Formats: sequence, C-alpha cells, structure tokens
Amino acid sequence: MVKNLQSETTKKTLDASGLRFAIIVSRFNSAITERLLAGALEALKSSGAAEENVETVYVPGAFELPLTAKKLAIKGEYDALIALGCVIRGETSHYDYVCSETARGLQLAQMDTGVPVMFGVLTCETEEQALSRAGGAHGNKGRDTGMAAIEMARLSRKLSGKVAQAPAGKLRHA
Ligand code: INI
Repeated sequence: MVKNLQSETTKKTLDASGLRFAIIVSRFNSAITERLLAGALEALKSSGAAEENVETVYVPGAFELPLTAKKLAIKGEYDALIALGCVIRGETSHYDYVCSETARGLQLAQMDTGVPVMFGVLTCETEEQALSRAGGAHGNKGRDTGMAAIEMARLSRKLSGKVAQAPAGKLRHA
C-alpha cells in the first residue's frame, strides 16, 4: 500500500502546536518588514504555536538572511525558519545582486542543513508594490510564509520519522 504522505495544504487547518520556529527579519525597509513579521507571527500563533517556541532575530539587510538562517538551522533547535525581507529596486544593479544572492543563499541554507527555510523576501519595483504585499491588497507575504513554515515543519517531521510530544504522555506522529 502506498503510504500517505499527503501534505497539510489539502487540510483545512494547520497545527503548529509543539513546533519550534525562528523568524529572521531584515531591518532594511523596516516599515515593510515589520508588517511581514506581524503577519508571520499571526499565522504561527493562530495555528497554535506557543510564544516561547517562536524566536525572532534581526539582521541589517536581506543579504544577511542566509548566513543567519544557516547558523540557526545548524543549532538543531528549530523545525522551520522564516526569512523576512524587502528589496526595492533602486537606480543601480545593487538590487539584482541582493535579490539573487539572498534567494540562492536561503535555498542553500535549507539544502545544506535539511531544515526548511521559508523565502519571505519581497522583491519589488516600488514601495507601493511592497506595501500591498505586506498587509495590503495583495495580502501579507509574511503570513503566507508563516503558514508554509508550519506545513514544511510538519512534513519534515513526518519524512524523518520524528515523533512529536503529545499531551497525557502518549506518543503520536508529527
Ligand atoms: N537590503 C534590503 O534588505 N533591501 C534593500 O532594498 C536593500 N537595498 O536596496 O540596498 C538592501 N541592501 C543592504 C544589503 O542587504 C546588506 O545589508 C548590505 O549590503 C550589507 O551587507
């Protein structure tokens, strides 16, 4: 019989209880990234994550997200990481380097460590575009990455056969 590894997206709700997360937030464009952070926290808390199981770490800019993600992942204390940033195109090619290296570095961090790392970095032409994706007309990308983190944390536990702590001393599968 084929084992059911169906991911949680097809279920109506995601359960973050017992899962541990770190959120890395870039201070660059903080008016935007603080909104992304609020969205991510709301997603985790409304899904049952305990406050003491969610750590928030700040970095100067998006370019610093990958190294920090890798160092946090290596600690082995988190089920998933969420990297939040906002890069807005300026007059030079700086934007392109920051975007591509941030995306590449975050992907490497999760591939090197096996800990899911969510890409919650807005890459926009204008501040208006960013605002509309940080709690505006286009939703909140921080919230979306929060939900993705819960799903990937659960899936990772399932794939690596880890067993989650359950109430009343019983064991249950993550
Ligand atoms: N960092 C950002 O997070 N967003 C930006 O839009 C940005 N721009 O435009 O320059 C930015 N630059 C800083 C960069 O991420 C590093 O912090 C800096 O280069 C030091 O390494």
